Amino acid sequence: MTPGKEALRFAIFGTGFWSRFQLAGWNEVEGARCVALYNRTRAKAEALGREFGIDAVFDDAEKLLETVKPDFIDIITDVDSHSRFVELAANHRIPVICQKPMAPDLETARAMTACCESAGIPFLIHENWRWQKLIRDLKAILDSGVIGTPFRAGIDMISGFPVFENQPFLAELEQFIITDLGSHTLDAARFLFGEAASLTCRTGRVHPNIRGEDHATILLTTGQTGMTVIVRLAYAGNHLERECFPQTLFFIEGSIGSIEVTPDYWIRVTTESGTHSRRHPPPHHPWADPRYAAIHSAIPPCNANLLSALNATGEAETTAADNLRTMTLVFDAYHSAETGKTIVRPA
Ligand code: 89V
Repeated sequence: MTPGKEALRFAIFGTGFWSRFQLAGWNEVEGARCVALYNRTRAKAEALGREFGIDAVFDDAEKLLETVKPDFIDIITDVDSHSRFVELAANHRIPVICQKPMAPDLETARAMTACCESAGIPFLIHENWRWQKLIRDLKAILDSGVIGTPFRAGIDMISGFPVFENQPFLAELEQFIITDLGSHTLDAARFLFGEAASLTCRTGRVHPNIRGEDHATILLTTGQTGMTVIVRLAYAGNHLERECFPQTLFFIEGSIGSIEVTPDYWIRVTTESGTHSRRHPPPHHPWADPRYAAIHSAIPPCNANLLSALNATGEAETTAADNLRTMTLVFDAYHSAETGKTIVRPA
């Protein structure tokens, strides 16, 4: 933090499963201090407040803003309420961070972004996947040019993890795996390989008792190089032998080499000089749930990046304007799956 500069005071909206990790992640970052919590069920906010020593607890969001006047808001509520709270923040001219996926549809995401733009407030999306240590290291290896020009990549997030146990609302989503995991992996694809020029998708469902799709296969071609990227997502509950949730696996082929990311955080780079393997495990945080270590440890660097934009000391990678591109891919994927068509988006 810049010497002499006060920490920004912020409020968290939504005190469900994810919020305690988000809050612990904020505690790792200098320059921001949570001063209030909102939840529609007050008892839940009180419980989190007791755990983290936050006394100002509200079940009325507007009242929180008027009473506490935070410097920014961090929204961790369910996706359907994101737009309501983002608009509230805009009405009060308070900068806002919102969890992914930004909105339940593209029209709402665009309206939220426009509303914050006209209010003149920063609107940032907490898209943490690209902040995983392994993914940052992978990007550095790609950018070093060691495998030449990549021409094809496979990105797999395939898991038998019982995701509905901790996040039961996911079973209720009519659009499930592409909004929940596709928003992360498609964002990682953009981060690593650039913007997509075309997208084709197929989806399906294995679980009999959930509403949305639980597996999807997405084929992207990127605009700059014509590279193809295949994203395979599944929580199909089909008793996978090897469980590596929530690690994303990659196989990237380049003109003079290849990169494989395999379970247990191994990156193997193969070139003329042989195969070089190294583990890139996530940093350890005592507060992280070990089952989510890779992504919980991505929260502090994501928070630090977003905070740098709020402090005007840096630029946020995942502004709402940037994340609209990821959201476009998410909803293009559903459109492609419904119509059987390839969606082309020239740069
Ligand atoms: O990070 C997330 O969005 C989580 C999980 C990885 C479980 O899907 O919802």
